[in-house]
Amino acid sequence: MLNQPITLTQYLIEERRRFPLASGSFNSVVLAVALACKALSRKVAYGVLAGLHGQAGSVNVQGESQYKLDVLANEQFLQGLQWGGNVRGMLSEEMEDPWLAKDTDVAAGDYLLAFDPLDGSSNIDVNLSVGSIFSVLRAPEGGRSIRVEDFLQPGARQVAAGYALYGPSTMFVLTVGRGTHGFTLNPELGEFLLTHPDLRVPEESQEFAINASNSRFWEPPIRRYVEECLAGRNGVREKDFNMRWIASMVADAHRILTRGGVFMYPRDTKDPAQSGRLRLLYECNPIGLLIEQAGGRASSGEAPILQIAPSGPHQRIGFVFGSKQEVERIERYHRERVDEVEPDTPLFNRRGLFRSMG
Ligand code: AFP
Repeated sequence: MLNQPITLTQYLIEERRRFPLASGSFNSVVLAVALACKALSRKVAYGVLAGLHGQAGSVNVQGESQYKLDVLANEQFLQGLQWGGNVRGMLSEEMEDPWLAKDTDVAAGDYLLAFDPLDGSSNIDVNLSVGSIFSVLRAPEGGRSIRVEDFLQPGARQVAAGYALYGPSTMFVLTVGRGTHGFTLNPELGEFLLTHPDLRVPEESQEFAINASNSRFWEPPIRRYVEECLAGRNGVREKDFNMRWIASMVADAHRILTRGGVFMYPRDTKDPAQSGRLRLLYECNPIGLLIEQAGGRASSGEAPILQIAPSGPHQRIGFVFGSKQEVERIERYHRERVDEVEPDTPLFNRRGLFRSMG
C-alpha cells in the first residue's frame, strides 16, 4: 500500500461526505480557485521569461500602480470562476466594482468570492515570494441578483478561506471551518497534496513582523509593544525577540502558521483618511479565519477581526494576528491606552478619530 498524502480534491470529497445533501458546488469553487493558483504558480516560476515583470501602466481602485502580474492574476481568477457558474459575485482588490453574474446566467451559484489575486506585488520584480488570498461567502438565498452590500458580511460568516503562496515551493493553505490545512503543489502531478494537516500557531512567540519605517506614525499601544520587544531580555519581556518583514502578508502569515510570531499592520497616523492599510474583506478576514482555525488570534488591535461589520467593499483596517498571547497583549495595550487618555484629547478618546472604527 502506497503511503501517499491525499490530494486537495480527495480532502474536499472527504469533507463533503459530512454533508450528504451537498451538491458539490462548494468543492467546485475551491477547486477552481486552486486551478487559478496553479496557473499563476507557473507564470511566477518563469519569472522575467514570462514577460510579466514590471508595471502595467494602470492604477487600481486603491490608487496603487498595478503590476502586469496583478492584472493577469485578476483575469485568471475571474475567468476560472466565471466558467463554473458556482459563484454569483466576485470582489477583487483590482476592481472598483464587483463582478456580478447576470440574471440570465443559467447556473448562478450559491457563493460569493472575495480575493486579492496577487499579494505582495512589489516582490515580483525582485523574485521574492508573492501569494493569492481568497474568501468564500454564502450568496443570499432565493437566487436574487447580487448587490455590493451582499459582500459586507463579518469574517465569522466565511464558509472557507485560503491562500496560495508562490515561494520556493507553491502551497495552498485552506480552512473550511475545521482546522487549517496546508497542501504542497507536486509540479510533476500538477496536484496539491496534503502535507501540513492541522497547522497550529504556537501560543507564545519571540518573533514579530512590522514595517518599522512607519514607526513615527504608530499609535502608543503599538509603539509600546515594539519597544518592549526591542528591549529584549533586559526589558519587561525578559527575553530577546527576532524580527521579520517579507512585504507579502501571505508569506508572513505562512511563517506564523508554521512557527508562530505576530504580524502587525496597525492603524496609524500616516494618512488620517485611512483606518489602516490592509483590506478587511479579501485580506484580513481570510487570513484571520485561517489563523484562528489554527489556534491563533486575529484582531484590529481593539476588536476581533472576524466580528467587525464591514462598511464598504474595499474598507481598510488595522490588522494584528498571530500567536494568541501576543495578540491579546497588544489588545490589552490598546484598552489600557483608551482607559488612560484624558477626556479632552478628542483624537484619542472613545469617540475620537483614532479610536476603533470597528
Ligand atoms: P499588495 O496587495 O498591493 O501587493 O500589497 C501587499 C501588502 O498589502 C501586504 O501583503 C504587505 O504586508 C504590505 O502590503 C507591505 O507593505 P509595505 O509597503 O508597508 O511593506
